[in-house]
Amino acid sequence: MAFGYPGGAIMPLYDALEGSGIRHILTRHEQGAVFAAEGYARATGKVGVAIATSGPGATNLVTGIADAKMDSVPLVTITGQVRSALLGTDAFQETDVFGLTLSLTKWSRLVSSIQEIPAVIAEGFYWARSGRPGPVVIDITTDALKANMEFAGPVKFQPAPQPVDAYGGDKFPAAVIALLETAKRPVALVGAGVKLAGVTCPLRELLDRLSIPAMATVHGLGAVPAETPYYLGMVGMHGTRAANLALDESDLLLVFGARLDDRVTGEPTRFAPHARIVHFEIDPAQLDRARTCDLPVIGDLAETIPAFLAALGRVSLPDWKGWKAVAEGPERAETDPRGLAQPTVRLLDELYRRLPEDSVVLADVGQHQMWAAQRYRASSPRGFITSGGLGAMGFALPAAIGVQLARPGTTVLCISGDGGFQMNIQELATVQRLGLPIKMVIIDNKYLGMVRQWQQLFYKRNYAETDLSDNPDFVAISQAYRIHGERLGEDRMRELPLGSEAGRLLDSFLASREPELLVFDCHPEANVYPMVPAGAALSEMVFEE
Ligand SMILES: Cc1ncc(C[n+]2csc(CCOP(=O)(O)OP(=O)(O)O)c2C)c(N)n1
Ligand SMILES: [Mg+2]
Repeated sequence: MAFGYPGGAIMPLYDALEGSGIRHILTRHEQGAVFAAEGYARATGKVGVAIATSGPGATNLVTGIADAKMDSVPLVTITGQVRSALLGTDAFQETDVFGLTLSLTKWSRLVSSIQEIPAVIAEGFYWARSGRPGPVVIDITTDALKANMEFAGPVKFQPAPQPVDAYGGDKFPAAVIALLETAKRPVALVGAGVKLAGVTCPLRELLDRLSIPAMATVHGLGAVPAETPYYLGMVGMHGTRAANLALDESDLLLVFGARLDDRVTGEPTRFAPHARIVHFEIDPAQLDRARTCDLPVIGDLAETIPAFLAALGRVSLPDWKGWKAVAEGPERAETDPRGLAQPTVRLLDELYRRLPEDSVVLADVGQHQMWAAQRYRASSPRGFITSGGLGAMGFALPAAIGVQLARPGTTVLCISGDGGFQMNIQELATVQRLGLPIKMVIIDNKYLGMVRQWQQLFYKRNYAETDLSDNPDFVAISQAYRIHGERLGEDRMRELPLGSEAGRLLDSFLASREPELLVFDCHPEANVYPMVPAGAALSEMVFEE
């Protein structure tokens, strides 16, 4: 399956696609295509493919390529380029796609002869999914696309053997166990790598065996079931109080496949100040980002976690279960104290409660994303999808298209803000045309809410250019796209217990076999708490304005 948008330079490829057996999904914007390809890849682990023409088609892919780099998404983009005789002449729709995306890709090629195409495609797909997955760009000139050659069958790419890393092999478990045996406050941090390596089951077994406090990054959500007694929830800027304090106080931090960016660590120099760090990671470039790692365990988590688990089976560890109390402390509201966010949080809880076990939830970028992450309780390894590293508004709706196509029978819930939804609103046409039963929710707070929250807290309530009070009527827009839409007032989510009418509305929204839009009126000044202000340590969370 490939997602794309045609144009002059890529026309020979589209010509050949007809009747090729490859399913092509026409989106309404190239950014929609690349985010849809990412959604497909994130839901399945397979390589997502996006196709675009040269110039503006290719530049419209760039945000998605950057997004795939940040969040380790296997992606191949194929772009048409002007014919080779015109390269470098500022020809019509010529942009240097290779140069433009060089710092964003794992691997890229400009191809100007048909003979190279089979080998480049094979190698590109190999690099997109190997090791830490990521984006590959293949830019092909029109003359190469137009030429003919005898196809000798698919090529297989064989990489050169990699040197065995000093930390791999069978020695590391003893070193980690030695650290565990002397630690008083060990914690485990679970990141995306666990899901990418497909090791959620061995990881859960490992954590059960250790019974130490565990927490997840936004991309680690769902790896550990929320009801697990030692699980403290999400860590980082909008993480739970328990997770952030546990991390801050810990003396040994086991990191499983997380790159520790500043949204997770708070001020990097003050991250886990008392802890030694053991980092299980496939990509050595991700080590030492926040603080120097004491013991790197480099390798595929699919190998290192089972190896560690096997070694652990033979030793008896001290009982740390009692330590969880340190992280618990007094109960505190984890959402805003004025209660302005409560109806939205309730809506998310009521939706999540009704979702079948294997559903996929997508969140766009902003306050609604953080509420959606904070309330997420399911334990489906690829069940929560969001643009975490790049934070690209407009991601969720097109990505949901890719998810729903990859998993046709699955309930796909797509949560967007009123700002982000308008960044790829044109993809409603793709949803409608394909009849995809995506359940779309807009949390309509009439603001670029996350920016407004920062303005309120750090810029003296100077709400510069974040007001969206002149939003269009989203229900009317959905109807224009021939999609059923409903608006739900926030007072309906204050009723205790939930009124039967609101309950029925949510039930039928999720049960429908058609695309559905639900627009929810969120209080314009609702905030996401706790919050670690930029530049503060994880222990310096704020809970109120
Ligand atoms: C493409 C892009 N532009 C700008 C931003 C900066 N930004 C982050 S959150 C946000 C506000 C999002 O507003 P909305 O979609 O309404 O979500 P809310 O925060 O209100 O829930 C903005 C502008 C971004 N992340 N991505
Ligand atoms: Mg908003």
